[in-house]
Amino acid sequence: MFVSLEGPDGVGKTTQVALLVERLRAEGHDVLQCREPGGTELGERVRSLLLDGQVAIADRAEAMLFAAARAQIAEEVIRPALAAGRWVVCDRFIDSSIVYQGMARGLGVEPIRDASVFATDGLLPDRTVVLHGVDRRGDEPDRIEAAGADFHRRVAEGFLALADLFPERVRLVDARGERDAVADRVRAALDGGAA
Ligand code: T5A
Repeated sequence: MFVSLEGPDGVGKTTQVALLVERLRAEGHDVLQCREPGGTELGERVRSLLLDGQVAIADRAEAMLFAAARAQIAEEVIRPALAAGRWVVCDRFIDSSIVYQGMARGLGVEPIRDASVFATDGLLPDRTVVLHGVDRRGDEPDRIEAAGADFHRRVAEGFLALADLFPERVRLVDARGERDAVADRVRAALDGGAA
């Protein structure tokens, strides 16, 4: 089972990824936790470039760098884990590219989705949980967090639109409230219930 957690910056994904992995392991599942961009030597280096406010990166170059990092983690980490029967819980995956690059940067949903599907040779999550409803971003924005209020409004709206675009795998979960209450909703969303 391949699960991705998604949402705007500072919505609490990283916190919820850790709680979900803890819960799944307590249920007896063998779980691999990873994040995007990252999770491989190449991916972590690409991540540093992408988040560095001192590096000029054109929108299409940005999209290709995210796709390259995804290609590497798909082949090196995620596919082998799934083949071994493990669960994989990933902090962001294809939908971040669809929303940030496709919608918020305006490069288009279809070309960005196609580029990512090419990069991963068709690997998609079985279930994607999109967190929404809060913004707990810190005080030191990285290159993408510094992109401006209009950009982040388009990101927030884009994530809400995902459930209509991909209803078979995407579930929206309200991220407001205590960590454990949100974690209950995230876990329930894997079983098919929307929150
Ligand atoms: N990106 C990524 C693209 O543009 N395209 C792509 O294809 C991909 C893959 C990656 C950046 O790259 C972009 C998106 C991003 O801008 P990231 O580190 O994955 O960067 O993304 P961020 O969302 O910026 O990660 P953060 O760690 O900043 O935010 P999270 O993970 O959403 O939030 P989290 O869990 O760190 O929580 C934020 C704060 O809130 C607290 C936490 O302790 C933390 O202090 N918190 C709560 N407090 C109270 N109640 C709760 N329920 C709380 N839950 C968390």
